[in-house]
Amino acid sequence: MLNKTQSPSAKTLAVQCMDAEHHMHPFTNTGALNKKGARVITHGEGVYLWDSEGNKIIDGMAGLWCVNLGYNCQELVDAAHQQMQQLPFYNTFFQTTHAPAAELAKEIASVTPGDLNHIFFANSGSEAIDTIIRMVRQYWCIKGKPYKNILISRENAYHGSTVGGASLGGMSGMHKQGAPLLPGIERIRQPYWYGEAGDMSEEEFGIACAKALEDKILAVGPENVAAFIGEPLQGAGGVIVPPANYWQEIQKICNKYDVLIAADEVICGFGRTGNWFGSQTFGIQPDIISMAKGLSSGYLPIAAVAVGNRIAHAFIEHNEDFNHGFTYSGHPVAAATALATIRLMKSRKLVEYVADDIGPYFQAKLRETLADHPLVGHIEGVGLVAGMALVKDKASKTLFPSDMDIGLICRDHCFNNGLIMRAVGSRMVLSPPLVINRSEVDEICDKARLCLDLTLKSVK
Ligand code: PXG
Repeated sequence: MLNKTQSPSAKTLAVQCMDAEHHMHPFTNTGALNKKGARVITHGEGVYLWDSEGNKIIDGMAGLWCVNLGYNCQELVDAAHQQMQQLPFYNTFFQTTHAPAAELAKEIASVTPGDLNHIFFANSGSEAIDTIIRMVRQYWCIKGKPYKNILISRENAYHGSTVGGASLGGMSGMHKQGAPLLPGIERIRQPYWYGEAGDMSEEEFGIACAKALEDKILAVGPENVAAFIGEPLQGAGGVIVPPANYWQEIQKICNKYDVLIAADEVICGFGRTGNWFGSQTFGIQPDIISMAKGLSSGYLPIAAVAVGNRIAHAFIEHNEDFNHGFTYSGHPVAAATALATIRLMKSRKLVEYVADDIGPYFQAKLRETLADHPLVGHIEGVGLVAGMALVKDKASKTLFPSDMDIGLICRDHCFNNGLIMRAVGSRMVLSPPLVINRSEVDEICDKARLCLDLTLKSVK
């Protein structure tokens, strides 16, 4: 049990006071947090974090789905340090480049699927998504079809929180704020088999969800649809793994109506699902993908869009600027860090480790330890990412009332017992660093079991 009963130390209080007075946190009820005081994280090592009260916490979320190489990777620190000394910044506008950006573009192209060999840099997943929105719409303009500009996404999808990302995503809580949303976006149902399929088999449901795309394309007119966008598996939506046939059906429909496919790989990219990209795990042949997070193992902000030949060649042959980009597109220090990340992942064979060793171990251990728990309705996941549904009644899949916040109760027990496990509504999700070993997986599973027991007690 963590040291929660004593009042915080003077050091902790000093940080909490500055924070409450001046720091507005993302996705946070600022007033409520200010009264309570934020948890202060001080340092990390491997898959562990420490807070300012000296508590050691195992990080089941790799920071925020990103610290794939763990918290004390010296090679990444050295790469950033050397690049800081060599050239801390120069831009990539005005016909200029530098070695880190060029080398990173080549390195990313060496791991992307298919012909996604042309790389546009951004600083966050949201910026990568905005880049995709503008790029696919401009692509159809170049092709003489400016009206082909509607993007289709899915309910409960997360594509970031810029205006473009929030509009494209399917999070109702985000749509309610900062309206109006960007026009030209349509949404279809999510492929959440456990929660939404009723009596349908996974296969039937996969076909039904893909059919929803075809119906939507026909409703708005194929001539008006620019692209379909989806996360290979939905991450922030609660780790929703689509039925095995889903993406194959989506692919057929997009091909049939000449609709581009954009895969949002911000979470799935860089080994999370046991391949370099989730598109490879789910058999998607995307025209364009976004990536961020694991690209630099979260050590510095950097994101990218990998563009396939179809779109890239259209831009290359079109004799006009693409009026889009960011001051820090291809920032040399972030690029050098990302380059070191990919090279380390290759030399340590981390993707293979997730695919053949720790991923299957994690998936099996989770089920073995947690599946029979009275609160656990269902566990789904692949590689090193998993989600589980917490239910009041397993047989009928009945959920707890939403005002009970079962997920937050469980999450708080986890925090208080030295485990970071994220709550998404009534779903609990895990996405640990890729460098995690078997005994650390055991520790996560054992702690999760204990915290589910405590959650059950709390709700009884
Ligand atoms: N696409 C996907 C699929 C994401 O998961 C973004 C885009 C946006 O990336 P940036 O770098 O702009 O945040 C994301 C980000 C959570 C959580 O609580 C998930 C994300 C970000 C913040 C919180 O699960 N995903």
